[in-house]
Amino acid sequence: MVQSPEELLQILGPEGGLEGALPELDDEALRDLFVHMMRVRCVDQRMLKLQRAGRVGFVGTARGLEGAMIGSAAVLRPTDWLWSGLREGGAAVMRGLPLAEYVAQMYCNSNDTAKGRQMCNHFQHQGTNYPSWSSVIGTQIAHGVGAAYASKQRGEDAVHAVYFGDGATSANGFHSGLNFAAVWDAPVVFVCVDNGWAISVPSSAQTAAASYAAKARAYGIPGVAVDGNDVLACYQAAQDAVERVRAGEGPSLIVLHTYRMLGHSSSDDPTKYRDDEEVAAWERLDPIDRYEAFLVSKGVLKEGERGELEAELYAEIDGVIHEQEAADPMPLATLVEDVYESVPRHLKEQYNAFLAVAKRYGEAERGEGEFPL
Ligand SMILES: Cc1ncc(C[n+]2csc(CCOP(=O)(O)OP(=O)(O)O)c2C)c(N)n1
Ligand SMILES: [Mg+2]
Repeated sequence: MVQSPEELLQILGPEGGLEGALPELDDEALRDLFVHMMRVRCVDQRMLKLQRAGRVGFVGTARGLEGAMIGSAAVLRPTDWLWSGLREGGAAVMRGLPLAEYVAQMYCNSNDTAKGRQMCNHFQHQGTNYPSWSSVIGTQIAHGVGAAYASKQRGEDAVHAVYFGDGATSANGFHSGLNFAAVWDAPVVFVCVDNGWAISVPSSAQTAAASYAAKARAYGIPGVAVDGNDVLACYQAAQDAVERVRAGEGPSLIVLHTYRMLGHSSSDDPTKYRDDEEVAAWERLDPIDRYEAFLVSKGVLKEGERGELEAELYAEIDGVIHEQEAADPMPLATLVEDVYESVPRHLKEQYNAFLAVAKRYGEAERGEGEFPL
């Protein structure tokens, strides 16, 4: 499945020139999008380093996808919901997930709101309607659609943005989710982030359909293909889709065509299955470079300002990392708490047996940073 560029909604040309209508965003809002994209990239870089140093277990980066994630999520109101895949943690941070909680979740330490019970890089934040992602591909689609229908039944005006990857379009949740949302008119915007790969399966081998956007037609909803490395096009497409929902015109699918620049996760070696030239071609379409060129030409960003911003972001992120690195691990007793109102006998026995083992062998050693996919 290859989408030719002329079929894509595009506002910024590959060099950052304005080729379409600018969305209704003032200079401050345009600049904010850039800062959020840069924060995603800087956080990723640090998390990857921590993983390589054996400090955190697993990272799924969003390098190359910053424009897709930030542009589309920026249109949501605080009362809207964001149902994510592996890589939308940065959108949650933009919407109010504190960076300290994000990093605590990476360490699974005592500040982790999931109490260390989730695999790291699976964020959640109640305050911004960001439910935890499940590693099981595509399940968030059915969850999000159901919750959207519940919102509608309650008379709320919340829009539910449901994110998933190209690989998830082959999951049952995609088909049942789109069908249910269309038939029951659930307030959903489906956001497919086509990043070129589902681990080692290329987008071209994922479907025999002419495009991912075309799949929407089968469910009777609109499907729009978007240049996912153009943050403004992603913003506009999401804005249009959200407005459709708010106007009572029903759900739709937007497909953001972009590219996963790094491995599927910190456990993956993408050089085993894809060519360097393909990666290099996408590097030239980098969403941050492109948007920076546009903002500089518009006078919203000064030449060289990106470097200063990057230094500020790293200082902010490093401060948070040092704080969370020093935080205590989750107390062992939390393993058996919260399941029942009071811990029953069989769990007490298991816990005591576990404590005896922990006493005999001491604390687990930090690993080499390897983690299964
Ligand atoms: C139901 C299910 N099948 C297979 C897997 C193994 N798996 C993990 S990630 C992944 C690919 C996901 O690709 P995509 O949806 O394109 O998202 P991306 O990782 O590219 O963001 C697969 C097959 C899984 N986690 N769940
Ligand atoms: Mg993918």
